[in-house]
Amino acid sequence: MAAMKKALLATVVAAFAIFIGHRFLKLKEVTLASREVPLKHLNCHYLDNIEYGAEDITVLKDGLAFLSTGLKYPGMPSFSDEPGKLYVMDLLHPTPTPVELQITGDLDLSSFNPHGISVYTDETDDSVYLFTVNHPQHKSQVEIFRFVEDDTLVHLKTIAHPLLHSVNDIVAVGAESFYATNDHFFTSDVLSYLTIMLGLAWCDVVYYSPEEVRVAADGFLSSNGINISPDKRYIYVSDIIDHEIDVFERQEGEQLVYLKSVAVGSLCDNIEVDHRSGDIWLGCHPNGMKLSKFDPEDPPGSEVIRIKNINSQQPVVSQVYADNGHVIMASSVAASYEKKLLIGTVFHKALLCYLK
Ligand SMILES: [Ca+2]
Ligand SMILES: [Ca+2]
Ligand SMILES: [Ca+2]
Repeated sequence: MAAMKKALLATVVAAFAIFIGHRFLKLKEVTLASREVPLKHLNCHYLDNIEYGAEDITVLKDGLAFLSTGLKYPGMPSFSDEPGKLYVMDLLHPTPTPVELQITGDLDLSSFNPHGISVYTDETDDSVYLFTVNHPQHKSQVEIFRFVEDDTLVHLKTIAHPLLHSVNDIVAVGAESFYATNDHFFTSDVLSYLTIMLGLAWCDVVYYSPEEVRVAADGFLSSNGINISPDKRYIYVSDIIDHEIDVFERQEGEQLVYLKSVAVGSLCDNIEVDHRSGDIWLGCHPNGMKLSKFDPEDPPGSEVIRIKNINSQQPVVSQVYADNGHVIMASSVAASYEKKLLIGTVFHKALLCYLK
């Protein structure tokens, strides 16, 4: 009997060890832990005033770019104690320079921690609304601002809701409505890590309007960047640790219908869509393990990926820029405007590059 118990115990221990080993291999696989990217550089220079990350950037049709800077996010490095800030920059200016936006109204600026951003332009009166994910005290809420004059944002409202619990990015679809991604299922770090280890696709996209708040799509390992096609018909979501972009059709009554996933081979963070061509631009993390470990001697790299013809039968996925972290670390967004390309990062600098 004792021998049988011992044999059984040994089997259980061995099975557990295999399971843990298998999960660690899985973790190495999802983080692309052994990936090194060969350099692929462009003619670029650093943006003035951006030293502590520009996690998200969005560009309007008229060449005005908005930047969300100074993010403090659990598990990510951050090298400034200052609160986050929002900047604006005119890409049509001969020497584009980010200018800090002055925020007026009822918002606590000392705990401002901006993350994903999106702009909604009301075509009827040309008013511009800037939506910003904000994490004061590591909470998740969405701030809506109105952009007035050259450098002022008027804070209109703060939106908080239990379904908006771990918001990463948003895409505005009206003056007060948006889709938002939750990048975690649990707010606890340990449980979140477990869901990744076990490969549980429990993250979702939430639709918010003053009348209705609901889960609009789910089944993501970790839903990160989100954006919309120029004709407003398609919604794109980056499932970052699944290494793919999921495409949804937006149907009547704000219903999202899943169409397909496009593999990108990298951990792509935010999504920007070129207004003219509809091309998808992605700021990606080539190696997620280097990002979470953060060793300045072996820094996390950067990668920009473009998808052409995403709604066709044959989308074309190509790498436009790659660096090993010695020029730019942890790219999280890439935004193109005519022949210019902006690259923003989670905690490092930002680049303005020129496309051939
Ligand atoms: Ca965004
Ligand atoms: Ca997926
Ligand atoms: Ca993001």
